[in-house]
Amino acid sequence: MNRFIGSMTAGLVAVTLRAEPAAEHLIWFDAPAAHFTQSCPLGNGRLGAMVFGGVEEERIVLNEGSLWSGSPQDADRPDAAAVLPEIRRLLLAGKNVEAEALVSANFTCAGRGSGFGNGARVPYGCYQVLGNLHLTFLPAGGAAGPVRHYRRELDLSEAVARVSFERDGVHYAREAFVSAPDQATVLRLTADQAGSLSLDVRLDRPERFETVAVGADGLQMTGQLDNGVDGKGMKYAACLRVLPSGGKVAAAGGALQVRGASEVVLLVTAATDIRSFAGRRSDDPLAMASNDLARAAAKPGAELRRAHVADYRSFFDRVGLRLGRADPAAATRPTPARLQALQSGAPDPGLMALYFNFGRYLLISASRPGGLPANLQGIWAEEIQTPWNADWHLNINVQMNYWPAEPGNLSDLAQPLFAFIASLQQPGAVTARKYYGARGWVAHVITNPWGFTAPGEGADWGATTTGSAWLCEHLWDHYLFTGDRAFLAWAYPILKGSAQFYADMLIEEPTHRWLVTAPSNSPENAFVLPDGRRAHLCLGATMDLQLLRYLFGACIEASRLLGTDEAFRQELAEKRARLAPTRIAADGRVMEWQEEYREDDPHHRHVSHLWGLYPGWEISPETTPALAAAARKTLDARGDGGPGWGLAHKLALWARLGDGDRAYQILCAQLRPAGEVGRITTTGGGTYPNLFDAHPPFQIDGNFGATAGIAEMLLQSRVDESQISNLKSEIFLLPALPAAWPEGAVTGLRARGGYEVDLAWQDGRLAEAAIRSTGGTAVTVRLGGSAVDLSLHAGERVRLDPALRRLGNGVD
Ligand code: FUC
Repeated sequence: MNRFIGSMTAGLVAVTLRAEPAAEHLIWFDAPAAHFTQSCPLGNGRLGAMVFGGVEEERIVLNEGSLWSGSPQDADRPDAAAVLPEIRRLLLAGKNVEAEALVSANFTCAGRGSGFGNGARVPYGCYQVLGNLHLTFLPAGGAAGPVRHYRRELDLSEAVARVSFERDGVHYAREAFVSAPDQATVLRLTADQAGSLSLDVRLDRPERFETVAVGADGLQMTGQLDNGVDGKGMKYAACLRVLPSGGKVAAAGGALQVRGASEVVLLVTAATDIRSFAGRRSDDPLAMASNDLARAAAKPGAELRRAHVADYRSFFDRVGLRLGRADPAAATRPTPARLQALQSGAPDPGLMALYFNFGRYLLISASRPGGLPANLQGIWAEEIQTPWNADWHLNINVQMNYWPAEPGNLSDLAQPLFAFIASLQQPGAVTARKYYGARGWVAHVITNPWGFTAPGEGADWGATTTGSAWLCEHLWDHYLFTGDRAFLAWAYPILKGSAQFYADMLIEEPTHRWLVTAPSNSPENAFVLPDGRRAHLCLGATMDLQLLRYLFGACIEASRLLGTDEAFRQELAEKRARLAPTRIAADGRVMEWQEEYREDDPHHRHVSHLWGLYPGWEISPETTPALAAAARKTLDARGDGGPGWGLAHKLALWARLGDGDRAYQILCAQLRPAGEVGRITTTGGGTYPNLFDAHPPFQIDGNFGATAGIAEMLLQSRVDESQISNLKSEIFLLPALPAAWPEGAVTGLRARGGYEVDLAWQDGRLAEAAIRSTGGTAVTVRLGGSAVDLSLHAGERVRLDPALRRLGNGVD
């Protein structure tokens, strides 16, 4: 990864990066965690572990990514379509409140929906903690002197957590990782004096579990979750084995007792019998977890570690980021103190690089092919009832989780999202028919592993219909980044089914005869009608139409590229041309609705009508300067606050507007130490001590969104509509570099069209760029006002100087 940075530092352009190499890769603490937002999260995409690092009592929260209560249900109202004409008639007559009341009564989901975000015991279900591994240590020789030199760290360069301290002259160390190759959580305990490790080992969870000892050195925890109907939901199993060196181990009362060991390796495996996806599952989770355990236990610990680090680095090392001119003292502070210091005004670009690296780390740890997509908490949760069920929200949240995947060179880790989107087609087709009498498939605002595609249970938020259109953006964008035709052929039926749904559900509005979605809302936002009443339900929220322009455009181009569906392409082209355009209101802002309604909350957290600026591309300072100026006004009026994900979206939006300093300001707000851990607030934002994003509560989308936003500050890429057939793209180098990052280097970012880009800059200006084709052939590279056209063959790498002139022969 750092070859490029290395060559820079070797003298070519003498970029000096003062931060210690490891500082961008180390989150560390000088105390054990009091809450999981201080713990060190580990994961292999499916198994998760959060290391608290207590001295006497180590608690490791265990997770399994498919562990969901609930069960498949028919949440579609059979007679919903019958009321659709009346809902539309009322909306066309300006009777939004009455239309909303009708949606409430007849057009929400059947049953109890998500339980208003508390779905643990209804069929919707929720993602839950697998359990807790407790290690209770007995001090060597019975003494318990003061603890010295305590340190706990998460090393992002190897995906390993470590705890170390000294007590009564003995140096204790713990190391933990979650291996993808071996599907096991591995914990190694050492002490530098023989026989000093004595501990009790327990495995439990807050409910629905039974733990039994297996032989003298094993534990098995099994249980069945609530399906919301008769209590007989998903079955799960977790297996543990203790492998001590020296000393003795014995089972007593469902726990293990290790006495006088010099070193202990603990292995934990887990499985569920989730039936709704084709990933790693088993009808007999206990057998699966036991087999995994036996396989891992047969390998030497060093071999488990080697395989884990090699696997992890094959993802993590694809990108490197250094942000220079840090205060050298910054990196010597524990991470929570670094967050505090930044807030008191001490610049710390290295902390921002660390935060960026942590975002990539989290995606590698929470999303692996064959698994479910990263949920609202990735895979990390300590509760039975997780906030908002830790599900997949489709009105920004799950999409934001995958914003860093393509630019951050982790394209292959988006596979769980793609597979999940595919799985929504079948239930979504039933919903499309029952509610709208439409072809194709639709998903609304919330979904779970059980195929929930109906509207949510609240008309004010649950009626957004374009969740599925937004999901499809990821399919097309994957093609734009990779040029992978086989993928496009796989994804096309999904795009087509989605486009068919919207093509059928659009109606004509009477004023301009534009096509609009109906019913619609602008995610979760309310407006005030001329008579002073508040409503959410509307015709054609701006975001919907931006999404549909994108989706129809993608579908048209995909069908052309694949040489199929000419008639449908024609239908879409006609309808696309008639979609209501994005407009500017009298106050100079982008209109959020078709009418110039007053917002009920002018600082509302969603800025959905700027979807077309980011992640979409229909608004940009170069191609639509008036709309870009209106977007700027919109953002100014909405303010710089919000929950974590809201800040992350604003960060990316300012980056697209080319305002690096404003993006930087938002990033500083994102890194504000977050206090509250329990309560849900919609305006808090910030970052917990372990760098988890705070909504509050912990919600991982802000981590991923801000990671993508940082990438967007350094590199942007676009494929113009007219250039899609030959995938000719534009790449913007350092489009939003803030004054606070005068020097730095980044390697391995990906660009649309099929490119990998390395950049180094100093004194706030590009020093050198390298563009490698991963398949792309024609690209315009832009830097400020200059541009150069390159034509490359696959694998070719071109180095450019600050004037965008080619350097060398491109071979290195
Ligand atoms: C969306 C947001 C909320 C929250 C929830 C999980 O509905 O509006 O703020 O993030 O998802």
